[in-house]
Amino acid sequence: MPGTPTTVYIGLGTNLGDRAANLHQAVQRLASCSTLLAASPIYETEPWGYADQPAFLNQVVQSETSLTPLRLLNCLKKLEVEIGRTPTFRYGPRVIDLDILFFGDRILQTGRLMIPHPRLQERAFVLVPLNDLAPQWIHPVLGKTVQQILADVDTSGIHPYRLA
Ligand code: PH2
Ligand code: MG
Ligand code: MG
Repeated sequence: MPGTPTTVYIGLGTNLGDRAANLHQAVQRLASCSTLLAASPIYETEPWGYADQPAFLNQVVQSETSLTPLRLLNCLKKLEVEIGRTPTFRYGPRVIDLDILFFGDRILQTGRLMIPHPRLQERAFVLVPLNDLAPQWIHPVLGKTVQQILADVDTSGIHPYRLA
């Protein structure tokens, strides 16, 4: 809905190169896609989905945008390439990954874009930093708060790295 800003949560992940610098650069550049409102602390996290790769740094930011979900996605994909992402395999290592987690309370299920992020509820590396920013945010499909969803996952592989 152009003109009406929506609160969005974006997940950031990196496990190649200077990981802290990649996050820093991504947060700076996100200003070209949305208005940054808050950034979570950074966590060092064990790889999920494919174990044989370096540890990730993960972070979540809250921002506001007047773009449509697809335009925001395109903007994030452009940033990923600008920061140096090149194609690898599913769940494999990457310089930067920028995923839309929530887009207001919108529910979107298309081939290109699923909102809320379809695997958010299984991923402690997303839920821990998301819970730092928005524990009471309600997942529009599951009808549970972030805090309630987080209570059901194993957070043993998630370690504070340093403050954002
Ligand atoms: N991203 C993935 C696959 N596995 N594991 C961690 N710890 N952090 C990530 O950001 C991550 C992952 C694919 O998007
Ligand atoms: Mg991802
Ligand atoms: Mg992604």
